[in-house]
Amino acid sequence: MSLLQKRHVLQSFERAKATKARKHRDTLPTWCPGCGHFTPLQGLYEAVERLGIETKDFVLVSGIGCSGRFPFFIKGFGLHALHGRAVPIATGVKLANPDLHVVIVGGDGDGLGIGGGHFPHAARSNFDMTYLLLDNAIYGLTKGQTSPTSPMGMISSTSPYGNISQPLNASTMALTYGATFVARVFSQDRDECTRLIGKAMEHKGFSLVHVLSPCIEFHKTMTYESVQSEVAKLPEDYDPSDRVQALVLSESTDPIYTGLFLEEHSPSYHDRVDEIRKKFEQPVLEEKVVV
Ligand SMILES: Cc1ncc(C[n+]2csc(CCOP(=O)(O)OP(=O)(O)O)c2C)c(N)n1
Ligand code: SF4
Ligand SMILES: [Mg+2]
Repeated sequence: MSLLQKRHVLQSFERAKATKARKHRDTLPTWCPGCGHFTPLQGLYEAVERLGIETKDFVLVSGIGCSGRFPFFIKGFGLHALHGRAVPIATGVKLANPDLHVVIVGGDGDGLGIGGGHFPHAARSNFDMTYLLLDNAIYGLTKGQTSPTSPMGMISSTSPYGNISQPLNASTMALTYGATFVARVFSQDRDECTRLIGKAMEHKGFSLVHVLSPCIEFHKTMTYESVQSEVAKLPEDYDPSDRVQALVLSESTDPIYTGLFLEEHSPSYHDRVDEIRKKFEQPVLEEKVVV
């Protein structure tokens, strides 16, 4: 185990035991010590704390995967749903009670593989929800199969001669689908993770936080060291209102940019529904019925 990896193992224990975490934690996380998923969990605890969101006003919906275990580790209402179905279930929750803060958590397999058909519609409709997509470029829970974000050539039990399909890029997809808030963060960067999760939860509309979250157990090439050598923060003068520029930079692989790609203010799904409702609430003019 490398030094950086050892540091993450220790930090993940510290994070799990932290006092602030205790307030929002239900049970101790069961992830492998050092798993990338600890940081976004801590980020979510801190964001909920900072925004003063009460437990009764918060719902976490997850799919299946190591990432899907999130709702067990946080106090509040949670749904550990079906594989790939976190997004439509969260949409239903939000439709039933628009006052709730709805956060979706899922993995790359969950959200871009089996659940890939749901992501564009939640984004384009601008549902007021936050999606934490924990991308370790592998199926972690089922012990290391090739996922939709695995790099070309990756060897696994399902691609023993190397992956022959192009990887998907969750940030670019969200930008293409019309999401109004798109951020990418490396799970090693704890403060940035907390900041972006909080900002995403404050955003009115569909927000994606794409977390590069190494699986230290099964992914042999996407490690803390490899990601650290590939990432760079977006340039200081970067303008997050420019979707075209966001698309260009989110596609870059050398470096892989992290930070807030896009923040756009436009009416959410519920704002649009309210507009329609107002139209129907106006007095209906008597119409002459012609027989
Ligand atoms: C319908 C269905 N198909 C397949 C599975 C098996 N399965 C469970 S989790 C998973 C993939 C998990 O990978 P990912 O979503 O990337 O989450 P991670 O464990 O990496 O966090 C699969 C294929 C399942 N539970 N249900
Ligand atoms: S198998 Fe991988 S993704 Fe799952 S808990 Fe362990 S390190 Fe995390
Ligand atoms: Mg995964």
